[in-house]
Amino acid sequence: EAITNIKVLGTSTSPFSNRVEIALNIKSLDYEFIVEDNFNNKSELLLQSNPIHKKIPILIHGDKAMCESLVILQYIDETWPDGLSILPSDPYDCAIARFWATYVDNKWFPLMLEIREAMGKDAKKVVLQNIIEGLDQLEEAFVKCSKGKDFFGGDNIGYVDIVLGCFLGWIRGMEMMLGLNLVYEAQTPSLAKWAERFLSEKVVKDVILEHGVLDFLL
Ligand code: GSH
Repeated sequence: EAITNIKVLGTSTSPFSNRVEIALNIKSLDYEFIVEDNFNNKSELLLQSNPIHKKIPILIHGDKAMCESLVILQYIDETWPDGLSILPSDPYDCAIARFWATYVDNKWFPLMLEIREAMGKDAKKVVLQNIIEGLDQLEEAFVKCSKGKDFFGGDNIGYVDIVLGCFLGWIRGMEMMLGLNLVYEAQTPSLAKWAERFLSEKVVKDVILEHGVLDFLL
């Protein structure tokens, strides 16, 4: 592929945008990264490509534009099937991976937004408890999905790794904000080790700013 044939509209502080870059790295694809970090002044290209949500990330492949990070991950996996795959090839494993990705995006991550909005100590405590319960569930999911291997996807980074891994910056930011640990050896031992492995992977390292989103949180 010519480098100009693949464009990503995104910003390095967005976990959703990070996902797309990691997926392209897994497939060893070059791409042009178009920074869209001023949401008060979105480019014409962004507004044209995602008129419904007006959000990043957006993948433009040739003259085809698409949005929603989970949709984009699947497109990348199906369009460039060579090399490592992102979604599991077994239909049941794939269903389970999609289940957990949806869980992370629709159920768990919204709690990270909710805790900022929660008024007062007691309300925050309730949300925090839900965040921790969610992480316990993800710890269990990791043990089941990884089957003793390094990643949710097995030997290599896959769908759920990318989806959850891109929130590690938020998790670390939240830990600093609240002054406590969320993903750590004593509470979520498998996830704690997984997090370290994930962040030190070649395809991830240059993409994720570990504390990059801290500014938003504080
Ligand atoms: N569900 C979307 C996905 O998975 O791609 C979420 C994307 C999203 O929330 N993007 C944010 C955005 O573009 C940046 S992290 N916000 C622009 C705005 O709110 O105006």
